[in-house]
Amino acid sequence: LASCAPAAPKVSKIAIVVKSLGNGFFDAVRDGGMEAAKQLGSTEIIYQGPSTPTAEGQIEIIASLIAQKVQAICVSANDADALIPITKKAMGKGIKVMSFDSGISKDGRMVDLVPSVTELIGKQQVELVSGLIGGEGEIAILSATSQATNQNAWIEVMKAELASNPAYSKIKLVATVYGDDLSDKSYREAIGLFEAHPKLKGIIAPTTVGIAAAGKAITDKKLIGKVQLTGLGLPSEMKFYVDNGACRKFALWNPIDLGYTSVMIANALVKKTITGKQGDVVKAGRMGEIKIGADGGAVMGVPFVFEKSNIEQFAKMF
Ligand code: RAM
Repeated sequence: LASCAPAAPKVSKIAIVVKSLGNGFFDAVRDGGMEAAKQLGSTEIIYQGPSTPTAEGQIEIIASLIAQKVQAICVSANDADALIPITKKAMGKGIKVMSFDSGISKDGRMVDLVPSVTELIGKQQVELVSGLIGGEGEIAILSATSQATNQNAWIEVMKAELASNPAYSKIKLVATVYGDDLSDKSYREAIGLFEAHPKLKGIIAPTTVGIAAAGKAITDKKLIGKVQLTGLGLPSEMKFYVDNGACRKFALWNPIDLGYTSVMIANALVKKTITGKQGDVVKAGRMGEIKIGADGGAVMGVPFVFEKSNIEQFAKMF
């Protein structure tokens, strides 16, 4: 009986759940999500995240979003598997769930949007550090949390690349440490690396929080020129370290675009123009068409590389 069916909600509530609050990367993601919502109309963005990047914090938030009856949840996951029971519960209640940036395993979401192909990101990081240290010497990785889906996937590629590509036979990975996407912990971990590995020539920090903290540690310890730094960073936070020479080259994609694309995909799930199956195509506004691949995977674009010549221009954007 049509008259008994609940009216479709006038406004779609789309939640963006990030690894943690206070991270400039996710602030930019939020801005992109709000831009998409504005273009879509009748869409409200609920932006949330725990104060530190833990799965437990995200589980609590998702439970409350289920109670609020949101239409969709976009998550950058602090753990690929720990969130599955709660996101399954959400999906059981008709809420569309997608992960972006840092994925939930395939049973726990409908779509997973990665910023760029995992292989490409990992290989590019190794290429960057190799270029900076002249192809030989000790390097270390300063990552985010030890459970982060995205960083762990990139690190796996980096390790495989270092082990198999003869171009890197003279590079030795001596440590992988975790700053948990907290500035102070990342800073202390960077200093710990200098102390434990006096011959260290390079650091890869594939996290915006970690790379900025490592830039500060290299600067404070007067190691500019001695320890090279690369990774994934926000140009606005790294400009200082590009200018002072602590970090001559690093990469990232546009986090505003990532938030924008995520909300466009979430909206397509809500409006049922896609279900997340392979071959589905999302019309993602100014980002063009995003194709859904195997297991609900989707890719946004290619990372940019930043250096002295272009840092100024990008630092104004994100
Ligand atoms: C941090 C987070 C995020 C990652 C970026 C590069 O902000 O760990 O998940 O994508 O760095």
